Amino acid sequence: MNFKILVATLCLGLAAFSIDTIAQNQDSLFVRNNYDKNEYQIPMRDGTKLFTAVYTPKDKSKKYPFLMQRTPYSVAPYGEDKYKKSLGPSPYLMRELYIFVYQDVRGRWMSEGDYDNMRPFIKGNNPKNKKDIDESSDTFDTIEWLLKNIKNNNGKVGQWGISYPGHYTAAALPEAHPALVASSPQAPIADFFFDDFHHMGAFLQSYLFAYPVFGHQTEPTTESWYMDKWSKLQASGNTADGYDFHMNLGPLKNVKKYYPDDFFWEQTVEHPNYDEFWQKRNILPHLNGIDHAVMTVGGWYDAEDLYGPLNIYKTVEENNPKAKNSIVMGPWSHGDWAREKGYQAVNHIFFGDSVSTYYQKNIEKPFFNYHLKGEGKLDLPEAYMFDTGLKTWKQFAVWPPKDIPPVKLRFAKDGRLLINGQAEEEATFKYISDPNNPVPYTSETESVTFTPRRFMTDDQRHASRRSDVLTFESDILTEDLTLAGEIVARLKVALSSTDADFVVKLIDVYPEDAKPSKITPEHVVMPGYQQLVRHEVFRGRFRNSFAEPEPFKPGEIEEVNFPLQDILHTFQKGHKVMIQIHSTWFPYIDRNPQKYVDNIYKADESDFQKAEITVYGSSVIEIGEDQSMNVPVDIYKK
Ligand code: PG9
Repeated sequence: MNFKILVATLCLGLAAFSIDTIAQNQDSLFVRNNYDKNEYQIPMRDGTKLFTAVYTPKDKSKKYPFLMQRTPYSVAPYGEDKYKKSLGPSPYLMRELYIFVYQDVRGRWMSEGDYDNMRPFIKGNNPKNKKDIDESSDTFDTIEWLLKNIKNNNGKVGQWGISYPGHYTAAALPEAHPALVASSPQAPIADFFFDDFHHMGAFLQSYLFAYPVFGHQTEPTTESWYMDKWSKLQASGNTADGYDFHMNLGPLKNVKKYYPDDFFWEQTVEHPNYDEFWQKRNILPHLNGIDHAVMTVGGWYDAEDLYGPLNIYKTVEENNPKAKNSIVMGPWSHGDWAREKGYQAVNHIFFGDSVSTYYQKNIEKPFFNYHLKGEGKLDLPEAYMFDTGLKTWKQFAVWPPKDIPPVKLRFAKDGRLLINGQAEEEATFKYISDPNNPVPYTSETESVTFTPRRFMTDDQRHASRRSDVLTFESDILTEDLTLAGEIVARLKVALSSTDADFVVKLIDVYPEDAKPSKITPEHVVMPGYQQLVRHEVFRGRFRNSFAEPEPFKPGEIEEVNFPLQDILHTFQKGHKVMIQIHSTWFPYIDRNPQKYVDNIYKADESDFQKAEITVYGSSVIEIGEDQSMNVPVDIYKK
């Protein structure tokens, strides 16, 4: 980078930093000057007290609605004299004046009780019977208490949360309190077998460092409990190189010595299949009887929770005719919509300036002001979706859309990807998958992660050059091609072994004259960039049932059908469409030994073996066809 560019970059960086700092200081001042803070221990129906911080407007000239977030990540700072630097989902809503409520969920931080990941919903009648509690009843009891004890409220409650707080927002939807009139689950977790820790039954080894946060009970505390629990694992290898670190870790059975008392790791290991432990923690089957406004928000490039927002929106839409249900999907990675740095980019891909501000001011603020204050008009669409190829917002009256033609992608013998072409049924494609030489999930060396993020738009040229990756590439597009809605991979495969995973990636191949954007780093080559658009991993043993895995019979042709999550992406004229198929993706996903063992978390080093995978020309990737439900319900259990 020459000196002038360096100086300009430094100035830009300093300017951005100072604007950001000024804005943060202004927000912090606004909180102090306009809100009073109180802290309460709110008793639940079973007597457990939940720690709750309440920020009330100093202006008492009118009554205000509540806007609440329930979180496992702390409502800090603790102490009535210590204030958050900003309140609510955005600085714009903070300035509208609400009663903001933050609560440590049961068993976390300053709240009493036992913590349970994705606590199962218990069907009952709110007000629920005294013996049962869940996140719905805790929210119900909290709302009852707030309405009675916090002065100057207008009797209406809204809730929002991102990620796990998004889950708690969704978990409050069934048997909700009647005062709850506006919910915005954002990047909400629906089911840990498909969000976060697992994708279609495969374990996200890239989440290994997250376990100490979720696997220990604590007494009420303002101090974190997990910092020292990482040290042994961190010391076991070179954390600066995640691929190397996790290869050295060896089989997952080795993790126990680093997490000897982590109850969530123990639960993960003891429940390798979609059994009752995971099924009863899935919130989707309980999203019924909802009659208020629900706006689900997610990011098309959210590596953590993409299954959740899409399937919570679809399930609410399908089962709750009285709900005013809508969805917003932007060009964001996990939670980006709550942050504004002047532009939106995911890793090296630029999507536009002030995208989050647009959403906060024109979508999120009107939603809450209308439903909680009766202010403004609400002309938001059913689905406010960002086209990540054209890099522009689009509005739909229904999602998945009905007015965009579906597309079938098939594989030609010469490696061409056929767009709505004829299947070459006799074609076969083979690769040798080696768990001891797995396909890296990033094109650049990346440290171990708390959760994976940047790879979602990464360049795939490092993979397309490998012999264990099948790569199919279309001709150069002579006109724009919009791929929208649900995707399903219908693979016909045969293995030389008894088990394997399948990774399917949809990729946008940039033209040879593609130009860098204003945020493209010097070392990144945009001409011919193979941008990941969508991926999914499927653990082949679950092809007939997630609850009852089955080995493959070597040499026998079998179907492996699974959904990728939805997209809205226009492949522009001059670009090409690419599909990659392979069977390892490390350390994002744990290595399948490729020899069927009952529990991969207990596999020995000697179980790991190479396998020849054959994919047949009768396979197809369908985009925009009506899949009725992303994850075919019938394969949940026999
Ligand atoms: N869904 C995110 C997450 C959950 C569990 C482990 C790591 C990440 C989140 O709540 O941020």
